[in-house]
Amino acid sequence: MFKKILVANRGEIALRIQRACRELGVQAVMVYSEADREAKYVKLAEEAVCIGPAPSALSYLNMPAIISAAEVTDAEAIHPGYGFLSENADFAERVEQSGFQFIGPTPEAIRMMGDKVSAKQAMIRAGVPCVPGSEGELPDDPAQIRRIAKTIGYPVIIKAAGGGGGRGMRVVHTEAALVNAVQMTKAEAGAAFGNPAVYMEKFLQNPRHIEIQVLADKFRNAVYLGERDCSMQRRHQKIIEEAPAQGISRKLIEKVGERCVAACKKMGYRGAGTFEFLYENGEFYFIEMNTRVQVEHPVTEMVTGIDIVKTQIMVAAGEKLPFIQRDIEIHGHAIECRLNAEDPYKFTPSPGRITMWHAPGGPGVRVDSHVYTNYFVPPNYDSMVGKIIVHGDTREQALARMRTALAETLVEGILTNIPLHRELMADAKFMAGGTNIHYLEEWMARRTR
Ligand code: MV4
Repeated sequence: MFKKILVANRGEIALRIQRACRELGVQAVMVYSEADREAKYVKLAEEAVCIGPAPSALSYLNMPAIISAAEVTDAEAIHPGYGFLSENADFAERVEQSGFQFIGPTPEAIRMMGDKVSAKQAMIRAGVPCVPGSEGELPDDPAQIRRIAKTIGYPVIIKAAGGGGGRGMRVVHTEAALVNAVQMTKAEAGAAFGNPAVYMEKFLQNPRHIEIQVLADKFRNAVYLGERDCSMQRRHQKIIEEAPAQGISRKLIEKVGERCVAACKKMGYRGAGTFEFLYENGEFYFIEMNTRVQVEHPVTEMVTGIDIVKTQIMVAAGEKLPFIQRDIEIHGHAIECRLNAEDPYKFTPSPGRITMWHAPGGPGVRVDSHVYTNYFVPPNYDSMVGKIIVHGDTREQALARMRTALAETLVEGILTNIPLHRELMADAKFMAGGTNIHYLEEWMARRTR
């Protein structure tokens, strides 16, 4: 096992990684920007290094500053968390070239999954079900583009190979709009991602967003830890996640999960990963793979009892996965609410000083947050200030526990989306389960206030 790890991130995930290190008896070096001096994990750190001023570009995205911090503190490995440099293949490469272990997949795997065209081709080769679409990048010839769309059937969606997470996409409903849409998407993709390549898929109108968590070691052992339903989102920002997904048969999850595991083994994938799918009319369609730990990983931890972050560190250190597929069971139901410092109805950010922070507790309640009473939420970063995760024997019990937890959560001094979560946990359709990716935005449009 490593003696010392550098945590190259901030906020609740920095604290989460610090906790995993303590449990493993590994020293954690925390890095922070000038805006994050007062964060809980910095105060609690045995060692912390300032890596630059508040703007991310000068601190959490500053590769030389982060690698220097690892050098001066004699860390052996770097955990990138999520966001920032976590899916940057060049960073992973520079970390390894500097003699450190990157806690994540190989730079090659990150690069392959970062290009959505090569990711999809790898999944097709591995037998993972994908959305019907163009085989690879679209050609330039308008006649050929029209022929591909005709074969797929309208509506279609044009996606940038360099995009992902909702960036660089365009839906096309008619042949008349097709070629112009392709040209526009290519131009935008070239400017935004430095890669004008685009591909085409059948546009699924009312899917759910279901993802499969995997863990793999350096010896081609891999397991899947069941699924998460992440359909409750607004503008590609998830706000509620849960596991398992209501109303999807275990047989089907097993079948898709086994395909994901087979793909990991085929690719020689290592570390934690997430296969994102759209689910519609009883079928799964792969869209993207994330090569990092995700915000919503705790719901999977709650239903499996497996510590995903600890396992990431263990497999990066060269240990074998300490479990096989047969060991993994799903127990009960877990729900996560992301707490954001924002106006609950206008969604404008609400940074500032938290004058009162009272976190909930009780049976089956977990809070992952780096904030505390008198903490100042800096305006420079993502607005998430923490997550409440609950577990229950059934979905109904988990919902009741989330209602209880939200009722006793007190945040003063800033605006948060807690009122929104309170309303959603009492919403009849959400309570029934199985709502699709459009539900939250439709609900927002309907609600009067
Ligand atoms: C789609 C789709 C419908 N059909 N692909 C958006 C984020 C990116 N990961 C992929 N996205 C979508 N891809 C096909 N073929 C609809 C979306 C989509 C979406 C997906 C997951 C969660 C929320 C979403 C919100 C709008 C659109």
